[in-house]
Amino acid sequence: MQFEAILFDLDGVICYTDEYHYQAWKAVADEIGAPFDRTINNRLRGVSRMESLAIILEGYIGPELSEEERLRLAERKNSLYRVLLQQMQPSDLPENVRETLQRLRGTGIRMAIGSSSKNTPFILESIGLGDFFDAVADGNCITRSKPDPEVFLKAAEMLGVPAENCLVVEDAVSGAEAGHRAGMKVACLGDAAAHGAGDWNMKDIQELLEIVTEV
Ligand code: B16
Ligand code: MG
Repeated sequence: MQFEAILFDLDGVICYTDEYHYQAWKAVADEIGAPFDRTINNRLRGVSRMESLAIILEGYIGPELSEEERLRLAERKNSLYRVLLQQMQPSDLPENVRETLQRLRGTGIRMAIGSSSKNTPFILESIGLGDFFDAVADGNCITRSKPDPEVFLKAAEMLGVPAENCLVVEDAVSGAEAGHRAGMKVACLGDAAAHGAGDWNMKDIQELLEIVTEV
């Protein structure tokens, strides 16, 4: 079977905003005295902003936080994160990713983004990919974040490609589960690949070229 479309996760696949997420959440966690480290941070990959906060608050010992206080903390994290994102520029698109996207474009395969992030349009614009993808499904157009399959089903629908003909590329275990629950094959990188969560577990995104031509 030939894949008709590739649905890319953004953070951790196309670019590395995950360090900025880590720094911004670390600052918020420190402010409220909640424990936060890289292991907890790995659980936030692909998960929405409010669900990320709920994971951080698992270790918080203090007075119960109202919904309003939680929203304020999430907004605080996002404003710190947005300041860090200002540094992003086209050179933050890694060379192996740029090359892979260009070579895939040459195969005629459709390409979309499937990200939980509400900052997706800003990030794509910053790294020079504002007009590159055939469709963008992100945190602004879904109600349930990964591991729910909604974002990938939305991306497939935008492209008009059946789910079974889509390949998802993910770095998060939650995202790999979302892809599988959408009825799609999944190629993993990073943390998700280390957990063996994909149908393919890659060391480098360039391996995608072999995957889409071998099937
Ligand atoms: P935002 P992805 C996800 O993006 C991140 O991995 C996750 O850590 C973050 O909490 C989520 O986006 C929401 O991001 O606060 O910018 O809306 O990996 O699905 O591209
Ligand atoms: Mg990711």
